[in-house]
Amino acid sequence: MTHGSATTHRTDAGPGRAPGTAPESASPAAADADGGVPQRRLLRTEIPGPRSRALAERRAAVVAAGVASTLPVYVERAGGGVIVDVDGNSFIDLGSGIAVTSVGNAAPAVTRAVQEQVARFTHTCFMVTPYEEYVAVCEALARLTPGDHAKRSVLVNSGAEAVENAVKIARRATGRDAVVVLDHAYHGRTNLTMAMTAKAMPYKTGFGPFAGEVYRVPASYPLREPVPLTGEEAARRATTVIEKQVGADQVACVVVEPVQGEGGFIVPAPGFLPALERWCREHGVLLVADEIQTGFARTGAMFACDHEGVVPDLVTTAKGIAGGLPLAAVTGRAELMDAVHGGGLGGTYGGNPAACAAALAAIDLYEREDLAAAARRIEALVVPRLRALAERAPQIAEVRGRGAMLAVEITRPGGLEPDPAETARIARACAAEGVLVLTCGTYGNVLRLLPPLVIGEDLLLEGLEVLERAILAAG
Ligand code: PLZ
Repeated sequence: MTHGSATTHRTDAGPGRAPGTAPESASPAAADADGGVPQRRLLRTEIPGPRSRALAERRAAVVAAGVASTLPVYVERAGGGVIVDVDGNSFIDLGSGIAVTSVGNAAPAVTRAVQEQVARFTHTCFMVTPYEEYVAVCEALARLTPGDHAKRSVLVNSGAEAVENAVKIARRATGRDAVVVLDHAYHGRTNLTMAMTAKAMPYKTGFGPFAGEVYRVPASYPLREPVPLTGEEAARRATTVIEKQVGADQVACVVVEPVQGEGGFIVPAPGFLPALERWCREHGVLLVADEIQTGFARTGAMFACDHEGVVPDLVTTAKGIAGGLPLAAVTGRAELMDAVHGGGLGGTYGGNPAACAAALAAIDLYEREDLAAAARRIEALVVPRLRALAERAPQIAEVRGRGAMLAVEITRPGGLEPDPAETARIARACAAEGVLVLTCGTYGNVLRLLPPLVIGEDLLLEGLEVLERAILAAG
């Protein structure tokens, strides 16, 4: 992709130092947050290098072509906010494996907890012989998710599986069938969650027929409203469609991402979520918050619903919950969760002990290190820089997001026509310079930043400089 000139940029940011924290104030846990991987950007070869290219050849012969990779460098190790590839290149990670390694990659506390756990037992199946770690994760979820009502949780393996289970529970608890989702929604790749996901390509095209009784209503997308709408007005537009086209009394649940993720890091207008919550209460409809991408300190609060005091009936979590191990959950009001008959929920691996041990260690870091505050510091550092850049870069239509879930929407200058080609060019240019930036959006025109919350300030600023240069290099 690029030339082999070794662009070496060393930074001496304190390992894992959170933005705004002086190195000397870094806590003992943060001090080894990089897992021994130097927190620096370092390019030794062209990208991808010869070893990665050789692996790509082996891959092509055996890995299904439908599985894509954003940046085809093969990873040798990773720590904190840096990914090291098999050619010795070090990348600044502004993606966290899609909002997963928020506590840092290979966070030592998580690694130790997993090692200790797998040495005792690797699996029993909680449905066969239970263990304490599963119970402890559910206790943490009951404590941390929005609302102080009695709660229960079920643990599963992936975000999509959590959403599937939330719908099962909502239907069982309400005795109703219909599921309402929003424009631009992303909820997964299983049959039901494909039906709930908005975007055809690449998620749905050719994979139907899809599960029934899923209805889509307008979201709140402030940048793209033909006429500006308040959150309440946007919610009324959505609930009117539900009432007229579905019937409120047919609806088991409304499923919303409090900040829409894959759809474009869309922050709804203030008041949208509270108005939806009120409408749901009035009509006996369950509000399901899909906090799979937004949860666990990512947006500067433990959960994104917390920003507006919204208390959903059910919450789905995954990604950041376990610092990189596969774990997901549905947490909800005790009476709703317990409406399901015994044996109605489960799965062989759900709440695997290694994943639970990882989650307990990760959750301890979110709380003890106050990583929500770290996410707010990242926002305070990045947003003014990107807003200033937007003054000079006509292709930036909007800078938005919450906490460390930040985005730049790219359009043709002077209007709102999405420019996915320019977006891809910028992401590629960043990768070629050793910075991993992801894209998203219904129109494929959103650059998104999801740095690990423990990223050192200098490393983050260096990544930002590379992004700024890539954006300004428009040609
Ligand atoms: N709900 C809000 O963000 C996963 C998808 C990447 P799984 N988002 C990343 C891809 O292209 O597959 C996601 C999400 C929200 C549900 C999911 C699904 O979570 O763990 O990928 O199943």
